[in-house]
Amino acid sequence: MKRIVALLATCATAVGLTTLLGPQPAAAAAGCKVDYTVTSQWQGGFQAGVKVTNLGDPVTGWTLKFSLPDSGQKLVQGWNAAWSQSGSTVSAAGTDWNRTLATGASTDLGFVGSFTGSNPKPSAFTLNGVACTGSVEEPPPNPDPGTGTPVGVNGQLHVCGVNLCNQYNRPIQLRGMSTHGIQWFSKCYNNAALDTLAKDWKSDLLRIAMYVQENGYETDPAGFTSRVNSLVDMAEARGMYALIDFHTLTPGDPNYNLDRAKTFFASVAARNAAKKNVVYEIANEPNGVSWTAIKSYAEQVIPVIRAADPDAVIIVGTRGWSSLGVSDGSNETEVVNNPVNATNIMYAFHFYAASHKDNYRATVSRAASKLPLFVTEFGTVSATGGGTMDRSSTTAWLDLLDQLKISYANWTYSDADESSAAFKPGTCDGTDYSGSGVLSESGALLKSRISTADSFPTS
Ligand code: IDC
Repeated sequence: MKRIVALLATCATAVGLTTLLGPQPAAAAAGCKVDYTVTSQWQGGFQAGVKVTNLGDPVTGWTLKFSLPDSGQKLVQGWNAAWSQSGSTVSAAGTDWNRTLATGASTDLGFVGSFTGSNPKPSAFTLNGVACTGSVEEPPPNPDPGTGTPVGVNGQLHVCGVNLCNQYNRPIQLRGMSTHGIQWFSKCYNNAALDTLAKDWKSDLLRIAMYVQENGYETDPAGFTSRVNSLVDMAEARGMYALIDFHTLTPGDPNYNLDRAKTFFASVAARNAAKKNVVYEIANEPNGVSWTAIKSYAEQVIPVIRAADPDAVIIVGTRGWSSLGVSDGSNETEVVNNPVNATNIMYAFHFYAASHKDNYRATVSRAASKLPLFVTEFGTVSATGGGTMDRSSTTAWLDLLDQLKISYANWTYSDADESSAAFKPGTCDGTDYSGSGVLSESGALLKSRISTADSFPTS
């Protein structure tokens, strides 16, 4: 069920002026608009998007309040603000990155609620005490009926509940490919190869794997930063999202690269802040390190990105090579019980289909209702990146990810001499990326999965 109700208020401020008393200082102009959308509803529960638009003077620090109807509605969990409930009044206070709202600026909040009986809309929306009441508006016209590019249709992404949501605040799944290490395979990321990825594969995203060690970033920070930026632009020009992957692997403790991460992300976030196609992945595969140490790293790197690019989605790697801890004998509860203290973030999960099977899939199935997950890397083969492709395990995985609307990127869009690579060795020395003769077994399977039509919701 879906309902869109927009409540508009122009809260004319009373400026008391009498000739006898003389002019009073003008109160700040105030006004606000709230678009309330039930994005999904199930037995006893619902998820709602709340878009707040400031129609008055700029505010620094704000609290949105509204009343839940008298039908047993309760706030369960909210995001993109500090949420609380007292009696039937719900409050959502702006958080570090959306505290300031310029005139006309909006911010998207959301929450999960429970209800008994019927589920009428909340009422009496106020922003800093000023009522946002008023007329019902139609949903915004759909500028793109779904024939556009992934970025054209979905726009700026954000996390809503456990989902990745588009500009219509609707959950989406992105399906695409990861580069191999750009220090080794830059010849594969030329215009022709990326045209093929966007047009033939209909890939929604390009993950840019920038290794930090192994002759990567640490050897030439400026050069790698610029190479990543140009790949962001090449993805943008083709309407694809770009996942900027700070590809830490060995050593496994991301804190080893903390200073490099801060320098790198400050630079790429400032340079790409205005773009809608950028997602940041701050640590590829932490390993041999505790969740507490990863969380500490994340809580130092995320604010650096937010300072420059406040609204982008950020993905945090997890323990045990981004296995949510499973490959280290743990599981998702260490994250669920001790999440990263930040909003608009997701957690990375990686798998290699020939190595990681039922117990890993069970973990993802469980975790998906509690944590926003993004499969930023997976292989159809063994965790070495080689060996025989496991078609049935890959199919089981991709069916599960489709069902849960979990986005994914496959390792690798390259011609590496290993079975995980999508192209046969030597392909990137030529000019043909689109003929079927250039694909590996893994490439053919991935292309067939990724190139099926997306059905991104647009209202
Ligand atoms: C592999 C590459 C391989 C390279 C190796 C070490 O395929 O050519 O020699 O890294 O850099 C991961 C990592 C990813 C690995 C991949 C396959 O994120 O860097 O790539 N893998 O081993 N995690 C699990 C598997």
